[in-house]
Amino acid sequence: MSRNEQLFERAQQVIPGGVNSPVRAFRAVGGTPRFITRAEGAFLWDAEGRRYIDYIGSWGPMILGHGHPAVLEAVRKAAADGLSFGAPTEREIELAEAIIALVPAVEQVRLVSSGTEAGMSALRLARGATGRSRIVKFEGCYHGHADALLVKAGSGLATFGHPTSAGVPPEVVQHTLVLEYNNLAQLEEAFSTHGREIACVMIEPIAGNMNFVRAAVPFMKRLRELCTAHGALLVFDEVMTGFRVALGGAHSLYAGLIPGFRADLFVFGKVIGGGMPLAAFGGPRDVMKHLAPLGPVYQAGTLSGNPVATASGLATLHEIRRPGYFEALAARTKALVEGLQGAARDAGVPFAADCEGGMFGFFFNRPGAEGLPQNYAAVMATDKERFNRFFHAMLERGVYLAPALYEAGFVSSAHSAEDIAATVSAAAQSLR
Ligand code: KE4
Repeated sequence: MSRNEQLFERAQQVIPGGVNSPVRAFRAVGGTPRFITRAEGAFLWDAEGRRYIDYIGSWGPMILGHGHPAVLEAVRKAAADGLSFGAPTEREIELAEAIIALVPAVEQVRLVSSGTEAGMSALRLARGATGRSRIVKFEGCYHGHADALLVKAGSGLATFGHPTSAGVPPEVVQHTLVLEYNNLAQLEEAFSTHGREIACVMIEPIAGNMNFVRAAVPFMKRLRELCTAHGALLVFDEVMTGFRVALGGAHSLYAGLIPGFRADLFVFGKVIGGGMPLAAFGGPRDVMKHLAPLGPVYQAGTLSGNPVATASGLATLHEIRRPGYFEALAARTKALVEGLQGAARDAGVPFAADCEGGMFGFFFNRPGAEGLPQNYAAVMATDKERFNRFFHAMLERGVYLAPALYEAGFVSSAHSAEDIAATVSAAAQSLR
């Protein structure tokens, strides 16, 4: 039995499924998860001493790569000054100011400890600020595991969502309407039927939880118009895309494509913690004023704005703000995607891929299906078996991709051109 298998067997005795987050268990791809002992730059090492080029990056946070000296130094200094106070600190102000400087539509932020907490709180705030209960989300988008968001499409529009998880009472999701991503007709119908009751629409502007699917510009433009017309708040869940697809997140991309475009509330996470437990939600002052202690929407957290986590986040944002950082990262990611596309073409394998900034996704299309999937059903119709074979073939060759076809991939500024070339070479061998 390998060391990873031994550890996995032992882990399963004391931790449900042997993991503290389900996707880590490799159940979507099969096989034994790798127990990681350390990481540096673009690399991970597992319990058997094997080295992998890491394209998960802790699911997004490690945009600088692992162990960036400036981040480690900031964390060391902060830790030496105290791990947690449960009282305000200047660094929380600095991080809030740094986020606001990068996302002009945000005037105030509240720091929390996970994307789930940020999404759940943004939802409660939207409901509190509008006095409405109905919410809209899209199939294939994941906004953390708060009860009201663990919901799948009801049969047709008239019926509201059904829980995707046991333990979520139907009445908790009865106000949640799930639409098909990029489906304009459903959007129009939902608003014409329920418009005045909708508190908010929550969306991943580039959906990294169905691998990599972009919200079409006409769809996003119309979504903004409908929210405005009906007094619903547009909530951008940028936990994954924020400070990852561009310095100003996906919002800066859509604001550049749609004149006057502006979301109302934002959810952030991952990159802004630099690998430490930190997330945030934010928006205009006249919405944020509804939050306790100012207003009636309660929200709190023992470790919110943790002094070590804010040090890690600030050091990370400081590095990615450097001139040319995102241009170089985007070029590196594009080189990876073009290399994978070339390898698939040479192998005669139906393949589609896309990327933005330091985030990418790829799909093995089935014969007859062309191009990039535009919604969850299309993603799930891609060739899962081929994806899983590719995943393991790459893992064997020292390339660590996301262990599920519905997950996105991430490139860091620590990935060198040689790492990209080695990855493309491993892909060419894996696709033979
Ligand atoms: P966390 O609670 O996992 O910090 O964030 C939840 C969340 C919210 N919104 C978006 C867009 C997200 O992608 C996430 C979390 N992303 C997953 C990756 N698909 C985290 C990995 C995991 O669940 O272990």
